[in-house]
Amino acid sequence: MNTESKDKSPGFFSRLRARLNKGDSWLTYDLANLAPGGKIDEDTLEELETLLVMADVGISTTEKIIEDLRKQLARKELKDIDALKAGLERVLTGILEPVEQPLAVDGAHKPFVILMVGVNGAGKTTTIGKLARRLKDNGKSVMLAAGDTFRAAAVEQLQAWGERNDVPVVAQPSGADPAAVLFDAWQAASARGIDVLLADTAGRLQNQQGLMDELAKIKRVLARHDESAPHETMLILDASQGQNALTQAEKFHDALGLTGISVTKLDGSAKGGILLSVADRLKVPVRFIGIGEAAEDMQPFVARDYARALLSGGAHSETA
Ligand SMILES: Nc1nc2c(ncn2[C@@H]2O[C@H](COP(=O)(O)OP(=O)(O)OP(=O)(O)O)[C@@H](O)[C@H]2O)c(=O)[nH]1
Ligand SMILES: [Mg+2]
Repeated sequence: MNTESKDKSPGFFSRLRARLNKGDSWLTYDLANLAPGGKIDEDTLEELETLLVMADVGISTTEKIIEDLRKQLARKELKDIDALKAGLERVLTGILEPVEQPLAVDGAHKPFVILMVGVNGAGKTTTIGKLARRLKDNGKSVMLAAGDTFRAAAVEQLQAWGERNDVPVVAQPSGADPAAVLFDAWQAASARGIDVLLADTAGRLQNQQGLMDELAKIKRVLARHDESAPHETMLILDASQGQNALTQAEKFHDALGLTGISVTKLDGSAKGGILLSVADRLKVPVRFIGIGEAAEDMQPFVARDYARALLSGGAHSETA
C-alpha cells in the first residue's frame, strides 16, 4: 500500500511513523489492551480518554475526540478494536485537516520574508537551514538574515547552514539591533532580486515582555519598507515540550499574529499529541514537521499521514 503523499521523499512517512512511536507512551501501544474481550464500551472510551490526555492531546481536545467516538459508539459503529482505530483515525484527521496548509511562496513579493520566532532551542535556526535547502531545490534564490544578535554562536551557526547550501547570509556583530540587521538584509535581498529572505531571531520565552515587544518592533520595521512584510511569521515549536508548547503558541499568536507553525523534534519524544491541541485550539496553518536534524528530516505537514503515523505501530514500520 502506498501511503506516501505527494511528497518527493518516499521514506518520510515510514520514518515519521517509526520515530514518532519510538517512545512507549503514545497510545498506540495500549490500544489493543483497551478492550480485552474485544468489546468497545463506555469503559474503553474512558480509558482512551486518559491515554489521550497523557499523550499531550490536552483536556479540551481530548473531550472533543471522545465525544465524537461516543456518538460513533451510539450508532453501533465501533464493533471491535479495528473499528475503534479507524474511527479514531477519522476523528484525528478531521481535527488536523483544516491546518494542513502548505507554505506557498508568493512570487509577487521579492523578497518573500519569513520571520522565524520561538523559545530558546526550539529549532528556529535549524529549520531555516532545512528550509533554505528545500527552497533552493525548488529553484528559489534565498538569503539568510542573522537576526539573533544575542547568542554568541548564533551567527556562525547560521553561516554554517548558509555555506552548506550556498546561500548568502547577512550578519552584524553580536549585540547589534536585530531590527537593523533584518532591515539591512531586506535591502540587500531586495537589491539582488532574491526570492525568499529567511530571518532568524533569538530565542525568547513567551512571558518575556520586553523580548516579545522586540519581535513586534522587528515586524514594524520590516513593514515600513514593504507593508506586506513579513509575509510569514512562523512559530517553531519543540514537540517534546508537550502542553507547554500550546501555551507558547497561544502567547506568540496573541503577540504577533502567527501565519504558520512548524513542529520540530517529533522524533524520540512520543509527544505527537501536541499537534492535535495546537491544530484544534489555534487553527494556525501547520507548515512543516521535523523528525531529525538533517535537511531531509523535515517535510510539509500532511494531516492524514500524521494521524496514521500516530495510530500505527512504530517498531516494525521502518520498511512498511
Ligand atoms: N532530534 C531533532 N533535533 C532537532 C530538530 N530540529 C532541531 N533540532 C536540534 O535542536 C537543537 C536546537 O536547534 P536550533 O535550531 O539551534 O534551535 P534555535 O531555536 O535556533 O535555538 P536558539 O537560537 O538558541 O533559540 C540543535 O541541536 C538542532 O540540531 C528535530 O526535528 N529533531
Ligand atoms: Mg537559533
